[in-house]
Amino acid sequence: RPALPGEQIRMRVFADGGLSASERAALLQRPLIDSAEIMRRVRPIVDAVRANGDAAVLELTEKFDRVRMQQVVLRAPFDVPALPAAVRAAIDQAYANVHAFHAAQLDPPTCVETMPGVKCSRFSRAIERVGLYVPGGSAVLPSSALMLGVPAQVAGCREIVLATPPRADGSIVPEVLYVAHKVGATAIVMAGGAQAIAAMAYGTESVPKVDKICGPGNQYVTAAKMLAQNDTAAMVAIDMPAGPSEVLVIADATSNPAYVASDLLSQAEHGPDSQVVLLAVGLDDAQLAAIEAQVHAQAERLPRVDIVRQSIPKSYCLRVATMADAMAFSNAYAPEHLILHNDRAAGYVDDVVNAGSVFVGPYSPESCGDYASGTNHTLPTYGFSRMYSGVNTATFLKHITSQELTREGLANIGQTVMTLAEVEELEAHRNAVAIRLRDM
Ligand code: HSO
Ligand code: ZN
Repeated sequence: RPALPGEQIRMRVFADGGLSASERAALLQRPLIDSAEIMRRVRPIVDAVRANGDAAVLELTEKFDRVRMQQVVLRAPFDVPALPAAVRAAIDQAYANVHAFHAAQLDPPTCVETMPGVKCSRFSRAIERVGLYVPGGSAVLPSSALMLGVPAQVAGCREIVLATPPRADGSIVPEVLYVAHKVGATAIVMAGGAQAIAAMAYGTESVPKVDKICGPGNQYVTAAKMLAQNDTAAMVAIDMPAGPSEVLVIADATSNPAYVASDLLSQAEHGPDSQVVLLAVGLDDAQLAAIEAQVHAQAERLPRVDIVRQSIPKSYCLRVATMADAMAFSNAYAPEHLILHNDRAAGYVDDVVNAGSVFVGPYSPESCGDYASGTNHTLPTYGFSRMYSGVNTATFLKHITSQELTREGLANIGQTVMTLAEVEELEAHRNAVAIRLRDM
């Protein structure tokens, strides 16, 4: 249950040694999401937008965001309001770092001559039209616009459509407008939730239909992305499935309790369902109590303490004996963010098998990756870091292969192809080679 005002804000504590296999499995699990119930609510929204286009988006925006809009879409160039100089400079610095890191991810074409005269290559092309979802809700998130917009811009997407819910006065958050301008967005869809996703997946009178939709969002946004992805009529891809944001922190006796607590809390303040895990490696009771005291004291001073009172009691600390135990647990949990707070943290990066992004050492708080270091903050949650990558430049690219054979190349490879075609009893395939070889 949530902590009451005045009550100690604390995580549950477990000892690795004392856990049964099923208790350990329960700790590795994320909260169950009732997908059937969410789908039941989202499907009519998606259907309404498909059937009634802009009119449905306007109506749903009035219902969910409580604002009656006159239009759904803003087209570039946008009227960017003046921002405080410090905010503008911070966005510019973050943009430069994220741009530098994502531009470096552009890979040159691969060319291999597999046999003499048989040249194979692979090159990339941008996905032409992409939709970027920037959540509204309890926080304004220009950083999410940056993390999605920069790789799309670097990849060279022709149409960049950014969707975000309007504020109560019908305007778009000025910082988001500025980022949209910087990343070269072509349109802003002033809507949120499942209705924004449906509008971009199917297109409306004013919303351009896109080929891929990326970005974080609540369960309804995620459900709408999954529905669209599974509907061949939409012909749209998504970045990844998503659950609540999460962090796993590994700390030992060399860690600074105040730093550790600050990282736990920066995740906990995201939302009541944020997942926060602390692995305490070989800490004695006094050392653990020092972290707990910091969690409580720092939490009490946060403007979002009410959210933290809900998320911290749901989170837990697991006491483990060794770093090897900690890394094994972390890899099994597959966290979105992994923070290595211990001494010689860099030495453990090689042991990371599953994680969205790793923060190495006491001077690498997650906040830096969330905003400005250069890495992307749109990362796989809910254990999906086992098989998904976070958003990166390749998210907005396809890779196309090609081959070019010379006469000599065809002569070299021809018999191999004809033999395999015979095995598959596909005579036209065999003949396409044979007809050419006869002319040589
Ligand atoms: N930690 C969040 C990203 C974020 N933090 C945005 C602050 N603003 C999910 O990775
Ligand atoms: Zn964050």
